[in-house]
Amino acid sequence: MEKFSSRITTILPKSIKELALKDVAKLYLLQEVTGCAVHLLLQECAENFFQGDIQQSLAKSEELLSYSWEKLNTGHWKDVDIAWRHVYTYGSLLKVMSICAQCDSGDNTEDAFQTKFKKALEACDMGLLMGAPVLDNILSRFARAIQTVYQPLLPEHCRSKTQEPFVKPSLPSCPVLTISKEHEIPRVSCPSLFHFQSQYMQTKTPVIIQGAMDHWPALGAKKWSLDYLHHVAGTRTVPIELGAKYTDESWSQSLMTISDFISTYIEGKKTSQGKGQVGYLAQHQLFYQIPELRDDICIPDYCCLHDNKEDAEREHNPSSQFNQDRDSDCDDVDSNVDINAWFGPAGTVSPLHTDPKHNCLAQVVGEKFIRLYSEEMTPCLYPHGDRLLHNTSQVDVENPDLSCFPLFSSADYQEAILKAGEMLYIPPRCWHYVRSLTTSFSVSFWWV
Ligand SMILES: O=C(O)CCC(=O)C(=O)O
Repeated sequence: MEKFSSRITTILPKSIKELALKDVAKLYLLQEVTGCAVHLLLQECAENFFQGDIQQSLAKSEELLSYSWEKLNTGHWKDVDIAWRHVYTYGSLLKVMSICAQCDSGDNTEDAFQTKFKKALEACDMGLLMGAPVLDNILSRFARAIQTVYQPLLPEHCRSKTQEPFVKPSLPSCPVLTISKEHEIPRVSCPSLFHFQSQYMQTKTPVIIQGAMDHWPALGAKKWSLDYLHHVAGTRTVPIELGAKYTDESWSQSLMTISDFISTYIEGKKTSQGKGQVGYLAQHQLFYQIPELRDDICIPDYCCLHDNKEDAEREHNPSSQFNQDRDSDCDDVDSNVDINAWFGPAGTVSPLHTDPKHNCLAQVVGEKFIRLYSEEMTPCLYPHGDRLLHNTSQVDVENPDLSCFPLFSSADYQEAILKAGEMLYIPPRCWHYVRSLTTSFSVSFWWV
């Protein structure tokens, strides 16, 4: 496995000092939150690794993982202290490092190598999903290296050379949608930054932008197809939402590989699992987890903008000092924008809800039906009473119960079918309802 060793050498921390455990402990008062025993275990685990006692470092990494896992799954996610997410990340990292060290020992059969790579890749993904980033996203770099040598036995259909059509036609049971001119969200071709800021951002006006994604590799040279996703990301573990919509009682989440998700919920190839159930890779930071896919998309320039008036005026004057400042802000735009993936079959539904940020929802593959209501319409939309769902309407937009929600019929709205290559600007707190009409992949960019 010479190839593998050389790939991980540059990633592998060379000493316990490089793991920067002391910095993390200081920064987040790790010891105070997690207790001395956990910090000691972390320290010992790392020492065992660098002393070459891989059995011990592997066993201790598992202990760290199971202890912090319990903490991560107690109470509400947002109340979990970041220190526990760091412990989980370090547990994952030390597990990956230990497994990689075992691969280096040389006395493995090819099957044994592949089993170890699978375990190491799973540990990377679990750390990326549940942990907090450390050491310049080291788990993502490990995952990239492991993917170059891991060759899982893919199901027959994933090995075929023929390209699966990504977009299947709408479900036969769905009525054909017609959007009336009166309600249609306007479309505009690639507006300038100034025009976008003054006409749409500042006035909180939704608009569909055309021609702003034509240069994305995902729509061109590296066109996203099911085969492409199998190939680039198929072995990676992701969270999948199961159920018609997140407001349903029976809604749940499950972890699975992207290849299993595609086979089961997009192609419907396995019958035992997922039959009749909708699966949705929704609101997931896939591009942080899998930077190879991040390379296929581009953050829209509009995400550099703010919505205050002075910015718009300076934006219009390219020679101003402000522009130099803004350009330097733009360099850092990546860290100021939340990028989420929304990938699923026809029939996924995101119930009517609001988000606090500006949003460019970019449609990469397929089509989605979208209905929007302005913030002023809130009294007609009956938000849920409970704290967690206060930004979600109780009304089923396409099948409203008007006896329970009589004002809903008087709410003014706009709607559209968003097509591949188009980007919808959704202002902050604007209510939006989304249903996919075909297999679909969208990317949302939330900013400011
Ligand atoms: O595409 C979807 O299903 C929902 C998208 C959404 O809610 C968002 O981008 O905020």
